[in-house]
Amino acid sequence: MARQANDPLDLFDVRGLLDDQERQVQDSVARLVDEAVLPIIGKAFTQHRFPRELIGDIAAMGLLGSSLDGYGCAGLNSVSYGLICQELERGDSALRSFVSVQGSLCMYPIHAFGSEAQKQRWLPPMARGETIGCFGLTEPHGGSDPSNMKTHAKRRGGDWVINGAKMWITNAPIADICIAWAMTEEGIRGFLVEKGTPGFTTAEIHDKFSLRASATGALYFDDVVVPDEARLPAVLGLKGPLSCLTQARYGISWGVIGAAQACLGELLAYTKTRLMFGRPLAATQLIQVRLAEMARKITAAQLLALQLGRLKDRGAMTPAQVSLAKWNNVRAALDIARDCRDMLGGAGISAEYAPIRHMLNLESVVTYEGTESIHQLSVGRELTGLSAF
Ligand code: TGC
Ligand code: FAD
Repeated sequence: MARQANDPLDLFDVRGLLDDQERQVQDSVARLVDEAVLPIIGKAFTQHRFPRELIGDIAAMGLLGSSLDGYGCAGLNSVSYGLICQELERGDSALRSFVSVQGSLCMYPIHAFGSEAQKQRWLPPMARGETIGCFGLTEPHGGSDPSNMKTHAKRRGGDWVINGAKMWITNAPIADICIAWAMTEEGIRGFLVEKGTPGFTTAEIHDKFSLRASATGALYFDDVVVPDEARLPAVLGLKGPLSCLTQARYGISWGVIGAAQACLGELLAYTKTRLMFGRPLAATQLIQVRLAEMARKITAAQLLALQLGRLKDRGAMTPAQVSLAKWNNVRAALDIARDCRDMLGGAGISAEYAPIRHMLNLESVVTYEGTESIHQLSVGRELTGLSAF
């Protein structure tokens, strides 16, 4: 919903620091979430189903690859992209995940490292939501150290032959195209592998307790032959996938604020009407301290995200800043969701209330795009100049 003055979910009036266009973007995505996402998302989560029916609306609003220029993309600034993530994740982390993967992890590398032919061919249908992408970096033997990559691509004449496996891949079961990162003789390279290419298969991961409204899967490459035109020509080495992660981690830093706001919003209403020991829960000191803690964490996360966005729009954002923001903001949101779950008492384990869904989702968010420990070590490396990985 459009935000008002004295909003308990925006105590420092961070919205007042936005420009008109940024506010418009936030309001239109907020409406989409209120009208189209919230009515169906709880059921999609319990049914373990990605709500594909939302892709059309998400694309029509320009939310796919929203900060890219040209090729049918909206060309919004980074703060607007952050607000899009925030509002979508207020609905569910699965939707922010979908938009992160499509825009930051698939369209961004094509835009930044692709040939002109690749950009012309893939970006417009991806912006329209007609072609869905996935990003294959993590492998079954371990994701934190992608430099230890077993998936490899070998030259054969003018082609490449790819062998290996990727694990825990968002959108894999629904993707038309995959950005597959593979080790070559020269180092890590990215390849565009289309669904239906012989030897390329996917398998859905069922029975997740987290991100149940997101489609997650494995990718298998068994002598998959792709032409050299499928290789992303303008990047070599780990900085290719890591620079995509920087874009997506930036979006997560904003997104999780929405999840935290959804939890606190629901809890404020609940504690004002739930009577215990003859008065509303909200009138007890301990509950107020816990609510105040949440407002403190949300406010700090908002200001961090906004400053990160302003730095990004100035071209001054660094990976260590992104690590600190992803770590801080996801930790804050996860703690808030868990605490809200607790303050709802027994009702907190019911699908009727959102905090347990957000809490379970955030258990993935704290792990993917670099675990909390990896981001702490990245900040430690920035402070000391010493790598402890
Ligand atoms: P390191 O020596 O630090 O760097 C290798 C090269 O990469 C450059 N670089 C970056 N470039 C752009 N952005 C960044 N964030 C970068 N970080 C590093 C660096 O300058 C260097 O370039 P060059 O030219 O000198 O070669 O590499 P390292 O091996 O020490 O790795 C460091 C570490 C551990 C931080 C990295 O491996 C890491 O981030 N690990 C975590 C892996 C991870 O986050 N995986 C995520 C998989 S995708 C996913 O989870 C999607 S979920 C999506 C959803 O549903 O929302
Ligand atoms: P590991 O790397 O095995 O880590 C296990 C534990 O060890 C963690 O607690 C970690 O912090 C800790 N650890 C590791 N190294 C150190 C160290 N040096 N010091 C201290 N502790 C350490 N990947 C993709 O490529 N594309 C996707 O689209 C994608 N989507 C995902 C969706 C979901 C729902 C999930 C859960 C994951 C997804 N991932 C994706 C994978 C994700 O990025 C990895 O799970 C993550 O990077 C961690 O890798 P891992 O699971 O192999 O854990």
